[in-house]
Amino acid sequence: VIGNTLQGRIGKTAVLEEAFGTEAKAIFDRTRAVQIVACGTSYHAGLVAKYWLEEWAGIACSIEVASEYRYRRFVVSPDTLFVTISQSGETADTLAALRLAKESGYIAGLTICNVPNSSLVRESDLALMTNAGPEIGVASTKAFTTQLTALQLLTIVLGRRHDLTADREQELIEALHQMPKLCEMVLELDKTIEKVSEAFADKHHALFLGRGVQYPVAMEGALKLKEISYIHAESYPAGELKHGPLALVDSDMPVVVVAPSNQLLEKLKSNLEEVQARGGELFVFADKDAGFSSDDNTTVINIPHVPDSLAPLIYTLPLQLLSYHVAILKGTDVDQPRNLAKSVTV
Ligand code: F1P
Repeated sequence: VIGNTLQGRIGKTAVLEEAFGTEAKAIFDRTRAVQIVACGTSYHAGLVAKYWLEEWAGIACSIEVASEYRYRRFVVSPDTLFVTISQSGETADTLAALRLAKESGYIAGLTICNVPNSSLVRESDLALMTNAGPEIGVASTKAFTTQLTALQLLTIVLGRRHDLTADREQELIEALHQMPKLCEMVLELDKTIEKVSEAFADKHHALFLGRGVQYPVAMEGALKLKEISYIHAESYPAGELKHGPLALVDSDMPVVVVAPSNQLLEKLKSNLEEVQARGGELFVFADKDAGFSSDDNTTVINIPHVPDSLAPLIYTLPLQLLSYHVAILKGTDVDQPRNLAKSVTV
């Protein structure tokens, strides 16, 4: 279901429930809360889903990196759906967290995974396959966008049992249908982003900013830059700048901003003025109608207007392209970054 989504062949979301069968329906009916556990890029996908589950569906969602979760005493309430997310399905920390949580009395373990018959798929009650095809490189890319799609469908399925209205569900499904076209439009920005990447190749640090659901997208952008170009990158919710990171801003610290058109845009703009006032160089991935303009210290990369619900998916793509081009310029191995393994099984 999910892999097909990216190829523009999404069916009705009912498919998701039917694919799981009646047992799954009973599990979804009982779910009042969601606990997500994952690592790395998969963790960032879960962070996005927390916004969706709470904002659209009104379902409480907690999320934690598996590498911490597994080593502490945790409490999972009995009305909780325990969700693991993993590209490989073999990440040792995520698997260990699932095994420990099984004793907690949760409703069921659902995994969002890319590899059929992997350990996580075998050991979970429900598996939602992302069908992204093999991830050749170590750094997850298409796994992330398909995980987000899967999580959005899960939000819809749970949300229709809670606060998601039929109209809103329809809106979300229609938006999902637009995704393949919007992805293609954004990928056409490749040459523009290649040019932008030149400003990063000689830098040692970069800052990524987003607000709301775009904060995890900024986190993922920073992680990609770290993983494949070895540039130290940090991400912050833009409103946190004044609580510390503003001290880092100077002309040697490029600041990447994710700025779709949403209700937080005006707040974000005032955060950016603080960066500009301190001589920071801004690279703003912005909705074409959001009113940003390039000047000496600001480069605006115009992104087509996208429905709110798709913004995290779509804005991830130019950030992935940016890291890719910076890595190529620096001559690092994009597919096999130093010190990293595709599956972290120990
Ligand atoms: C988690 C992860 C990836 C990262 C790298 C190391 O893997 O942190 O996000 O890109 O491959 O592992 P997974 O659980 O999603 O397979």
